[in-house]
Amino acid sequence: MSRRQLPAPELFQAAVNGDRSALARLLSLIERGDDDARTIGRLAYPLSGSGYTVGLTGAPGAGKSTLTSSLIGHLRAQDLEIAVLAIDPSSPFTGGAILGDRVRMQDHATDPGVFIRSMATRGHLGGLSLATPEAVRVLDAIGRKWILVETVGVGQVEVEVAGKADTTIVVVNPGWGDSVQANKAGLMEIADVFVINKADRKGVEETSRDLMQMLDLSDLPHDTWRPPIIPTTGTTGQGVPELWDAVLAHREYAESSGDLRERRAFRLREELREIVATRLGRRARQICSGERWDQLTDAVVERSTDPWTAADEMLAAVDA
Ligand SMILES: Nc1nc2c(ncn2[C@@H]2O[C@H](COP(=O)(O)OP(=O)(O)O)[C@@H](O)[C@H]2O)c(=O)[nH]1
Ligand SMILES: [Mg+2]
Repeated sequence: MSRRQLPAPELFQAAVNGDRSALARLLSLIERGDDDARTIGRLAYPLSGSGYTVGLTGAPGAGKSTLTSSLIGHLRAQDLEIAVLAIDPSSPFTGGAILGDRVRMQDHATDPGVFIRSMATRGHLGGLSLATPEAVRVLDAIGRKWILVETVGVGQVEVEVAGKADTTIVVVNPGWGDSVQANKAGLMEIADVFVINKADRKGVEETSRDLMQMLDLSDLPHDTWRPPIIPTTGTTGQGVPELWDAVLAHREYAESSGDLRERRAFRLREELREIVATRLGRRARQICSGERWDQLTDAVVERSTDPWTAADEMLAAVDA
C-alpha cells in the first residue's frame, strides 16, 4: 500500500516515528477537515501539551516570513527543533504568496531540525480556525517543542486565529500609524511582543512612540505584562536575538503567572464550542433537504403553516 492510502492512524504513527512525508500527509488531511481529521485529532490530543506556540502576525509585506526565517536560523544555532506553519487563508495551495514563502525559507528546507508547512483552507475561515490548532497539536504531538505560526493579521477572523498562540508577536513597520491595511485595534489586543521590522528605514522612533502611546491609552491589563517593542531588520537578522529574548521573557511570565494555563483553557473551550457549532451546522444542512423538508417548505409557501412551527417540526426530528 502506498503512503497516500495509509489509514490515518498508521500515518500518525509513522509521523510520530519521524517520517516527514507522513507528517505532511497528516496536515493535508487536517486541512481537508473530514473524518480523517477527526481521527488524527483524537490521536494527537493525548500526546500534545508540551510544545509552545509562537505566533507572528501583521499586515501583508510587514516581513513576517523574513523574520521567521531569521528566527529559524537563531533557534537552529541553539540546536532547537522547530516547526513552522504559514497560514494564508486567501491563497490557494499553489498561490503566489505561499510559493514566495517557500522560496524564502528554502535555506532551511534540507535541515531535519526544521519542518515548514504552508496551510490554506480555500477561503473557508471557519475551517481555518479549526484546522490551525489541530495542525499545531499534531506538530506538538510528534515532539516539536517550538511551533512558529505565521498568519496575516488583516481582518477580525484572521486576528482571532493569530491570537491563539501562546506568545503572539505583532509585526509592524515604521510608519505603521499611517497604514490602513491592518486591523490595528485587534492587533493591539493580541500583542504580547511588538516588532518594528524594517528598522533599516526611517521612522522607527515615531512608530515606537505611537505604539507606547497606544499601549498607555488602551485599557488592557498591562500592569502585569506590558508588550515590549523590539526593532528588527529581518533581512539582516539584526534585533532577532533580542526578539527571541522577549519571547522567552513572555513565556516565563505566562508560565509563572498562570496566564498560560488560563489562555490555553480559554482556547480549548472556544475550540470545543466551535467543533459543536460546526457539527450542528453540518447537521442543519443535512436536515434542510429531502422529502420532509420539501413538504414543510411547501406548507409554509401555501400558508398552511408558519416558518416557526415548521422549524419546530424539523428540529423535533433532530432532538429525537
Ligand atoms: N528593507 C527591509 N525589507 C525587509 C525587511 N524584512 C523584510 N523585508 C522585505 O519585505 C518584503 C516582504 O517580506 P515578507 O517576509 O514576505 O513579508 P510577509 O508578507 O509579512 O511575510 C520582502 O521583499 C522582504 O525582503 C527589513 O527588515 N528591511
Ligand atoms: Mg509571509
